[in-house]
Amino acid sequence: MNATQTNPTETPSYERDFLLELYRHLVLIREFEERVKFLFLEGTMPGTIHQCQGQEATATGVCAALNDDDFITSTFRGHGHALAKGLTVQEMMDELFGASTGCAKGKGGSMHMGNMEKGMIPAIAIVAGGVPLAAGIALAFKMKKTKQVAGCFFGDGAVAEGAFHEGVNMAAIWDLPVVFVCENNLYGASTHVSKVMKNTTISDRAASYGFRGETVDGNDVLAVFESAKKAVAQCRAGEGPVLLELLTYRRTGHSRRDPCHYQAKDEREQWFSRDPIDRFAEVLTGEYAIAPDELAAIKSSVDQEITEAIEAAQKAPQPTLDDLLEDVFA
Ligand SMILES: Cc1ncc(C[n+]2csc(CCOP(=O)(O)OP(=O)(O)O)c2C)c(N)n1
Ligand SMILES: [Mg+2]
Repeated sequence: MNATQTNPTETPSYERDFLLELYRHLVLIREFEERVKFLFLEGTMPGTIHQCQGQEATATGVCAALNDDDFITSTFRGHGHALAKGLTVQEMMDELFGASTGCAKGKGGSMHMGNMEKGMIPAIAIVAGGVPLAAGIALAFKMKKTKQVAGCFFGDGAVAEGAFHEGVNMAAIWDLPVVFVCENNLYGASTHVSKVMKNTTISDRAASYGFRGETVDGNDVLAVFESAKKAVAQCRAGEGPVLLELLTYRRTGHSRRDPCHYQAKDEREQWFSRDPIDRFAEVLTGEYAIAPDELAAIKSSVDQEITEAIEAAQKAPQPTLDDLLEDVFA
């Protein structure tokens, strides 16, 4: 996605196409997840899923600030990151159906989406596992002087892990070009952040490692984009890393059939009223005078793309026994 800002004054203004592309990505992630949820619950899709409805603006805003050849690491909740980094609906849907045409040849499934050509390391389901990996990727960029940046997505649950400390500290001492992106959705599985940390302002932790941290409204795609753009520029200038804490909320269960009973009704209502897609649609139709019909057309075309991808994925070839020992270290 071309991050196009026409007027670099205090109030940024954006190209219409750029705004609509952001909107398309938000809707694409939401609709992809909703369709996958249905396929999973009706028993058509194998495996398990961790979904990101409600968190679409974090992936979209951050990836819009990255170049195609920058890399991201992701988590078990990685569908949104993958779509935002440019993986196609088809290669992801194929992967979810275990087809050999999937982005991991059907051997990774939901928790290991990735495509090296598109700058996404196959996602890692170990909580905080991507943090030291991102530091390593960024070390390679720095040693090769490529000016590429690593974007590292993880949840609030990752910051109390040892791997977080080790990875972030290494990035700090070597000024590595990593944007650490904490999607703080208030819960690690069913546990509220207040039960696992005294200081719930996660961006504060950056100071203890000696670099900049910032807390951002993670349900405001333009706010996320602006903060990510600044962080990426800092990294490219050799002044990284940066820690972004994006405040957001997961609308669905942690995984599978989790009904979210631990999320209080008023808390859910409050966050649902700040839905990232509804809010951005309001900005587009209000401030940027984009016709609601145009937004509806984007949703229809996204729905069509997903429908076609599901049909194709269900007919796609499955790996054979001969594929079993391909792409494994031995
Ligand atoms: C090291 C490790 N411990 C435990 C788990 C089991 N587990 C999977 S997801 C999860 C919660 C993670 O919460 P958070 O980091 O906030 O991410 P979110 O699910 O909110 O996106 C846990 C404990 C794991 N995958 N890895
Ligand atoms: Mg969380």
